[in-house]
Amino acid sequence: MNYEKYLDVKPEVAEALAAGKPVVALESTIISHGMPYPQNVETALNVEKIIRENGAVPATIAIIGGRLKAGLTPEEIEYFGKKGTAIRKASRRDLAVLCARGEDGATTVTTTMMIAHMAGISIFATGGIGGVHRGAETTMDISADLEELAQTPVMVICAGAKSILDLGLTLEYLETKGVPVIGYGTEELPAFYTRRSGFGVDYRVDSPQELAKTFRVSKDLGLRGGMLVTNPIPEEYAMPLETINAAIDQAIAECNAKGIHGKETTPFLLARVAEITGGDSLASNIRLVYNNAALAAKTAAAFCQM
Ligand code: PSU
Ligand code: MN
Repeated sequence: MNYEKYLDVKPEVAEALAAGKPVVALESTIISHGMPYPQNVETALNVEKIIRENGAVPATIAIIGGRLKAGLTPEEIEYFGKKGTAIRKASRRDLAVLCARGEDGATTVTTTMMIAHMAGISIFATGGIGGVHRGAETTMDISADLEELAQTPVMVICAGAKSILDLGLTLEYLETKGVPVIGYGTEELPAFYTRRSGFGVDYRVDSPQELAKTFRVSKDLGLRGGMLVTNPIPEEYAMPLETINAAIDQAIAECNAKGIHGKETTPFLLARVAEITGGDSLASNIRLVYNNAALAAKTAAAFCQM
């Protein structure tokens, strides 16, 4: 392996890692494809601020001009936010091609985990992960995020998964792949916009220290994969179940009618749900990311103490 020659760790991040200080990784597809401009940039910058306020150094991850970046400048975050979906959404299959060609790529949960691991970052905060799509038994649309969780030792802190996915099949897949699904302060899998889904998690954990300890043991045991922490959206920002379900059902119907498939599916559904709910879902989305950033910073701090 010789990945160092393609990797740029931002000096502030490299210094924190060398000193054993807490660092939290963040993804860039949520900026370019997950939210509209300018809220995406504003959110990304606020997330970095929240991580600092909670005692860790943020490292937003992206591919710029073929370089794997662990840590972006505010100008680079602005560039990603403004270019939006014109930047290629980069999953595992895209990494080598984009590096070889010197192109840009927005990192998904998958590639953010990969680059975080290369840089030596263990904890990663985001909004929602990809999973098994509804109808996957015929389309075979299963996010590469699940495979990455199975093979890369990074803890991913999210707000569960949107019910644009088949949550039951997503949990079955994670079980098969040996990925523990942990509820933070809950026994139920949160469904991103809502605190509840009707599906149980594998374990409930109630403190950043316990999360950190569990992940430390996983690393000590040499387990290959990651760990999925699902942190419910704060009650005051959660959406009414009927509103969000109706929007999701409509978005999925439109997606199928238009014949959208492959990597376009998730960005299409996210954007349509936001449009149909008139921006309410965007406000919830932003709040849950802040909530995950704070928990990730505290967990990273606890992890460094162990
Ligand atoms: N789900 C969300 N918000 C997101 C994504 C998923 O609620 O922004 C993004 C993440 O970057 C995730 C990717 O890794 O979409 C999954 O895409 P796909 O389903 O094509 O694997
Ligand atoms: Mn897919």
